[in-house]
Amino acid sequence: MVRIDVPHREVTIKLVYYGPALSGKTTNLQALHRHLGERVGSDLVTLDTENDRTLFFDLLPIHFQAGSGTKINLKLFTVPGQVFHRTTRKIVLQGVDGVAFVADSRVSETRNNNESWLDLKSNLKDNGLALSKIARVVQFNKRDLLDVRTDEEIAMIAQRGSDPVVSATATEGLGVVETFLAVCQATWKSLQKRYEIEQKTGIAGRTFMEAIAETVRTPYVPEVMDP
Ligand SMILES: Nc1nc2c(ncn2[C@@H]2O[C@H](COP(=O)(O)OP(=O)(O)O)[C@@H](O)[C@H]2O)c(=O)[nH]1
Ligand SMILES: [Mg+2]
Repeated sequence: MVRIDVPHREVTIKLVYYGPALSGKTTNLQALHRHLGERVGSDLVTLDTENDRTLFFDLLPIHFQAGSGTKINLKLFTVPGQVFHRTTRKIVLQGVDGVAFVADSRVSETRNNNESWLDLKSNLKDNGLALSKIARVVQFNKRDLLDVRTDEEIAMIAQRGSDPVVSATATEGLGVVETFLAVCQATWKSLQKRYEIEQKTGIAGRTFMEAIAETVRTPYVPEVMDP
């Protein structure tokens, strides 16, 4: 759960990259970390096994200032996707503020995506959280592969649901920053609804997004990004 430390002017927000095994969650954090470069001064902690499957989780902390000197700490986690790591996923989800769901775009992975979505819902519930209350963004990753859902199908999925949808090829860094910005924006909106974070911190949504855009060196586009 977001920690708003008013006396010390510090806000800590937890974001989790969720999804089936091998959908590209770790690759997203690696690409984001590379993109951030030295500026943020944060390390990506990755615990892999030999099959490049995450055993525990990855953690990428991102710090920056927003408004008149409030320190924002974003903690980005991934979960291990394998079915038998359910307990780890549940623990990583404790106190989550926003979820980036990394789906594999291949048609053959549809079932794994769906199962992971249901697993997310049930693990949140076990933590006393409702999926409907948590900020969510869906990424369709691996757009470079053959046998993926078409752009039209993804547009239709985006239209049907209320969650922002981003197409990505994380291995090439495509869609990674967009997904991160989208989950930050959705999370801030939901924190405003749940905790009135703007009144408590004195930071407007726009100020928050501008600070993030600067951190990731991406031009701020109000009509797209305004919370
Ligand atoms: N072709 C392709 N492969 C990808 C993409 N993103 C990740 N991968 C590969 O998929 C495998 C699993 O990625 P990883 O990030 O470890 O998945 P995780 O289990 O979700 O953390 C690795 O071999 C990645 O290089 C992508 O956009 N396109
Ligand atoms: Mg991983």
